[in-house]
Order: sequence, then structure tokens, then C-alpha cells
Amino acid sequence: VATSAQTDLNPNAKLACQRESPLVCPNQELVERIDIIRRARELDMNWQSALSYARAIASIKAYPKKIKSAKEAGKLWYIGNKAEHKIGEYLKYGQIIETKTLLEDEKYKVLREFTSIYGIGPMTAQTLYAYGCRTLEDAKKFYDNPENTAQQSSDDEDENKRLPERWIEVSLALKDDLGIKIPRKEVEQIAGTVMKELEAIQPGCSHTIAGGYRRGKPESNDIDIVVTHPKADRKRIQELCQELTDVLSKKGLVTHLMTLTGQNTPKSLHADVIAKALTVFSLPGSNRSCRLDLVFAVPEVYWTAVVGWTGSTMFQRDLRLHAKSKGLKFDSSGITRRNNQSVIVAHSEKDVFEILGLPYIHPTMRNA
Ligand code: DCP
Ligand code: MG
Repeated sequence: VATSAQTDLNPNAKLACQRESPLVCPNQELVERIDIIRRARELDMNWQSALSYARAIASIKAYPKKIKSAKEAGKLWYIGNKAEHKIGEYLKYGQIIETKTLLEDEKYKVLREFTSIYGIGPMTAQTLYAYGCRTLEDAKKFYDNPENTAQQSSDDEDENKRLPERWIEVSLALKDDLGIKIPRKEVEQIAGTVMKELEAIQPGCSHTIAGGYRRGKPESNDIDIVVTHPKADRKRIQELCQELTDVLSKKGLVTHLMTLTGQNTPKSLHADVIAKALTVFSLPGSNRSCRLDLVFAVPEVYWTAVVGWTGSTMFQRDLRLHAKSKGLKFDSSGITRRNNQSVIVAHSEKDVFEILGLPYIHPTMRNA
């Protein structure tokens, strides 16, 4: 059951993980217009400015009333002079001048379309644009030409570095399917099918459908499922990920697979407590595919994985910042003390918030 606002939470707390952000806020149209500017900064790879706008947007999303003046907005966290001025334009003219210009700009239109493809980020979109690509058909042709990709690939002996490129080719080939949003009913149906197959391999697993679905989005771009088993250790978790994806592939339910299993990046020292399978799923009977991410976690980190994969991205970013201020490190693969790397196990989702010294925020209020 979705909660309404908890009155004891300050809507103008500094971090997104300290306040409630509904899916649709009282200033939704304003937020969407500012998001066009944020997105343009991202496409220009001006990360700092993009992040500033993302923070400004998150502040507005948590604001519980309709904004009536630029000055009122200026009092919110991360609304600087520039953002305040743009909000003033919106209140006065019903639109933000820069947003209107950006929406009409041919180059941004093309870049927005390119980055709608899974695996294509701003850098790749800009590269494609520089090569003269203007449509997704052009991009497809670009990748179909081995001359264009061979050079990059030969530099990367590491197979993992080629994954993004393979994903782009797959996503472009399936763009008509992967571009369609998935309604909640279909998300549940697919999760049910997947869990039934898992039950046959290993009875007694539990799962949470995370991502935007859990935050209450009526339609999702992909499906994120976090899975655990009360008795599974690291080795078994990696095996389960492998065994399930094998079965799903054999049955034709998974048509494409990028398994990133037990990746030991310096960022997370204990990453093998999680196994991930990034897949394309195709439900028989429905004649279309969608992206399905399966995340397997040992029971000790299940709830941090659930919180991590529930998002939103801004909510997670601020969770990590908040944890840092408490001498802790938070990510999907666990909570650790910074001074001695000791692990703190959360036994429920509420426990995650408690350990971090935060009020519990309902998943549907994490739409920062
Ligand atoms: N996530 C994160 N940092 C990333 C990628 C993901 O914190 N770099 C977390 C937050 C996301 C969640 O994982 O909410 C799932 O990521 P998705 O990309 O699937 O995004 P959503 O599920 O939120 O939305 P949708 O899938 O509908 O686009
Ligand atoms: Mg998702």
C-alpha cells in the first residue's frame, strides 16, 4: 500500500534519501521542462552541470506545494540563480526559453533518439553524430560495417570491454521491441515465469521486483529482479545465476545474455556476493522482447541489493553520500564501516535505513 507523505519528514532536507519524492509531484510539468535541459547537459557531457540540474529537479520533486514564485523556488536546496531564473520564465510565460530551443534543435533531437538505445551513452551518440549518422537506421548501418567497430575492438583484449558494443548492436536490432514500455501486469507475469523456472532449479528462493516498478511506475523500460536463497553462499549464488540463465536460454525465454558475474571492481571489494545476468527476455505467446536484469544476492546483502536496485539513481547517489558522512560505505553489495571494512548486515529493508540512521522512506516515495 502506497503511503501518503509522512508528516515528520522535512520536504526540504538536503539529501534525496532524507525526504519523500512521489512519482508525480505538484510541479511535474516544471520538472519535466527542466529535465530537458539536464538531459542536454548530459548529451554535451557537461556532467557537472547535468548533476546540478538533477539536484535541482530532485529538490522540486520533494516540494509538496505548487511553486508560485521564483523566489519561493530559490529557497530550495540546489536551486541557484540560473535555475531560479528559468523557473521565473516558466511561471511568467508558461515555458522555459532554453527548453523550447532545445526541443526544436535538430542535433539534440538526434542525440536524444540515439541515447534512447540501451548501451548508447552521450559519448557514443556524439561519435555517431560526428560520423554523420542522423537516424537509428544510420547507426545500425554504422555498426553493421566491420570497419567501424574492428579498430575499437582490437584495442580491447578484455572481452568485458566489448560488452557495451555488443549490447548496442543487439539493442539496435531489437529497437522496436525494447523501445516499448512494459506495463505492470506484464512485469509481474514475466517475474512469475522466471521465478517458476528458478523454483524448479532451487526451491525456496525469494525475490523482489525492484527498479521503477517498485517505485510505482505504471510502465517500465526494463525489469529488475533481485533474488536470494536463505542458505546460498557466494559460490551457490553464482551457480544459481548461471543455472537459471542456462535454463531460460534453453527454453527460448532468454534470447540474449550478458552475464557480468562476480566482477571484482576496485569500487566494491566484495562484489562476488552479487551475481548479475543482463538479458533480453521473450515471453512465448507475446511476440515481443524486453530487457530483464536478474540480480542474485547472498542473504547477507539481499536487502542492500533490493534498496540499491529500487533506485532512483538520485536516491542511491544521496544514500551513498549520506552513508559516507556517517563513516559508512553503502552500495548494492553491502554496508561496511570505512575505518576497518567490517560488514554490517541488514536483515530487512527497514534495517538498511536504520543502520544508515535514516527515516524509512517507502519505495513509492523514492522517485528523486
Ligand atoms: N541504479 C543505480 N545506478 C546505476 C544504475 C542503476 O543506482 N548506474 C539503480 C537505480 C535504478 C535501479 O538500479 O533505479 C534500476 O535501474 P534502471 O536503469 O532499470 O532504472 P529504473 O528501473 O529506475 O527505471 P526504468 O527501468 O523504467 O527505466
Ligand atoms: Mg528498471
